Amino acid sequence: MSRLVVVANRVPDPRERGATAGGLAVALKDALARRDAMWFGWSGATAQETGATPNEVQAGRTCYATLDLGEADYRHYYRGFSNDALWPVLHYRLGIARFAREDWIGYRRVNAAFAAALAPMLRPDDTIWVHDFHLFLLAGELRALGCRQRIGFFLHVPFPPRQVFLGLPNADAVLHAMAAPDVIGVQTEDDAENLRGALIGTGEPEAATRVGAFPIGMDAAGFASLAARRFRTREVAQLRESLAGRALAIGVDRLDYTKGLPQRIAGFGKLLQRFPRHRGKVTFLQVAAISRGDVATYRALRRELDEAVGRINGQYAEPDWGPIRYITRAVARPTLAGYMRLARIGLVTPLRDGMNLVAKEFVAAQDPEDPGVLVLSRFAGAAVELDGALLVNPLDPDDIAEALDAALTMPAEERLARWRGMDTAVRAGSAAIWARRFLAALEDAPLPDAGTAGGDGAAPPIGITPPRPALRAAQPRAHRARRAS
Ligand code: GDG
Repeated sequence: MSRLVVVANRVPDPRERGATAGGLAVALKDALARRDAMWFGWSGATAQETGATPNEVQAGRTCYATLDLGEADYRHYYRGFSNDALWPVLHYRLGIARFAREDWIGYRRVNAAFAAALAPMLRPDDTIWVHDFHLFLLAGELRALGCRQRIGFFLHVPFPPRQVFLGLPNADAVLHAMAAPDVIGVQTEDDAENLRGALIGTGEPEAATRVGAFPIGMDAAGFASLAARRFRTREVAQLRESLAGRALAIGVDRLDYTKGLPQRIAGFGKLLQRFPRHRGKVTFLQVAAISRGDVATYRALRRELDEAVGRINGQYAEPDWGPIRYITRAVARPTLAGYMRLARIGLVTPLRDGMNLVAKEFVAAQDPEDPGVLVLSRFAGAAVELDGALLVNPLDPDDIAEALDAALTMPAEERLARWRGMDTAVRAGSAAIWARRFLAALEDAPLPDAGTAGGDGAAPPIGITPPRPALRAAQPRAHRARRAS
């Protein structure tokens, strides 16, 4: 079996495998365990200049090869073009996107620098799998350097309709670059249709035929047994006792403006306003772990949530009951699994989400004898598979309130029937199956034409930035600083 080369913005620390590993590391565990592999990308640290020679650490059959990012590249490639421009545009939020030409230049520079550092490490029969929007240009850059291995690309977040995507400066250049991989994977058929339309509109009709939907999953059986075990622990017992017989609604998200948190809290407030019979009978626990805390938009979101939670608690709390419990620290995954099993309602209402694994985790965590109800945004990719959920418009607090009321009053047989269908769907689409499906499609794809840099249908070079002399210099380790992801 050929070596698998995974390329992603962030490379996990091999010492952190297991409980603290990130989502992608967990999702790829099965694929990486089966063969020799290399994981290439950013170390998570910054230095004066972006490194040219990766630092390599071998752990089992996987080599972790990382580059530090230069301070300017961190600002322009990561915070700028990736987080301030691409993230909002891909989530249909043109109005809050911020564009700067230097960010685009930095994005191109880092994609080119990653390709230049990776190309000499590649073996002729490697299978290369590039992940996510930080690295839209990487496959094209590798092709321009003469790489003829199979390259797959998977986008974890949504792809919007062409007219929305065109709001991104240099959208056409990005689309031409996105045409380079042999298989271009997205989460849902809607995303696939949007991306095909964008590629066709930009003059890449052949690439549109290489786009497919590969919905990501999670290890439902493993999460179910984790939840069942943790349910019996002291910390879950403490939460249960503190509820004093009240129903628990739970939300678990990174604190991000795509997750619909202000609207969700407003929806819970509407429930208490419009359906007074639930006052004092339900507690909402929202875990919203802070991410990208150094970015202004995220600081503003925190202030907005602090105020909204305070307002509702101030209005409805009783001396022995507070409606909303709100935690901005990360909670350990096993503990979350136990909490989810305790909850009567899972409240998952992103404004847009590629998939949303929390929805699947909530389903997997439920007690098969007495499952809870999932209230789910119709704009999460997970809504396609989880049709037993109460689907809501996450922008409409009244719709959320009505779904919460329906969930709190739903008869046990209906809860069970809805959950059974969802549990079957979640178990049928594990992360391992997702990775196998994608890699099978990639390994079935015809090899790119030998003898040409780009191969059939590959992107025309979008302006290859040769590595700057500074990029070739040894990394000044003294300036390394850890960055949050
Ligand atoms: C991107 C796409 C797509 C959350 N808070 C805590 C915590 N989490 C865990 C959840 C879940 C994961 O983080 C979040 O995954 P999501 O899928 O919900 O969302 P994104 O992070 O935005 O991921 C998304 C995904 O990629 C995969 O393709 O589904 O659409 O945006 O596993 O449980 N984990 C712990 N503490 C927390 O406080 N331990």
